[in-house]
Amino acid sequence: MVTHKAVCRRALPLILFVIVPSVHAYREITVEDGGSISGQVVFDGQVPPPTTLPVHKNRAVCGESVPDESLLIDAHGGLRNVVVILDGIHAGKGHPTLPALLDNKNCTFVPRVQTIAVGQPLALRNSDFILHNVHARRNGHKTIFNLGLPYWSEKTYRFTQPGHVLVDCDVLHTWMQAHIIVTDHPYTAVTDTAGRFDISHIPPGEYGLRLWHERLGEQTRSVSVRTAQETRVRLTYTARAQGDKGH
Ligand SMILES: [Cu+2]
Repeated sequence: MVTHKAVCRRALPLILFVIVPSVHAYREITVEDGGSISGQVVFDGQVPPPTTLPVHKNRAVCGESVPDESLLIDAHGGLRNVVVILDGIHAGKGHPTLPALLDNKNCTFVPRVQTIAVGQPLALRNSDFILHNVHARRNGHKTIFNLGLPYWSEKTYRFTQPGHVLVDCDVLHTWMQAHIIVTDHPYTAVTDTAGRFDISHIPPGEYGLRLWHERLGEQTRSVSVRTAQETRVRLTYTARAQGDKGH
């Protein structure tokens, strides 16, 4: 039986997203009669009760605690903030040109999890009346940028390499964290509040479908995409029993 312990925060250290370098550079082509993949990612196991994280600074603005958003599961098991990536695609629809956004709002990074394409502009915004900063580190280690954001300011950054980027706020806002998955193609999605996702305009073919969750880790499966058809999938994360000894 799966227990609360199996998914508790300390039992599962941050699981890093691994990018396997591709020998094929991604090419933008016109996709006619592409197919789509849609579905839902669900959590199978006892759902732990919501928890909060303590606030040590700017309590007048941020409050005394904030919700821990590292594991968000709805009443039907729908798992939010799972990154879904199509693997093995080397040509397809164009990259998004509109800027992505990472806001600092109510002392939280919004969104907590997002994907972005290499070269796509990312707007870094502070919507609070206090100072935040955005410290982005590749795989949580090597600093990519570390920018102070006075209130109501905005800066722009473009990532040059695929991979996982962990974002913290270094002004003693220890509870603030975000994850950005950078890819060299635009066939990605992040699950919504019900765990649902949709990836469209895919050239027909056989692909891998990779899932990544900040606490539950990574899994892959194969998927077929047919001309002008929707492939529906249901994917499950099972709470892991290992790794929680002594907790
Ligand atoms: Cu902050």
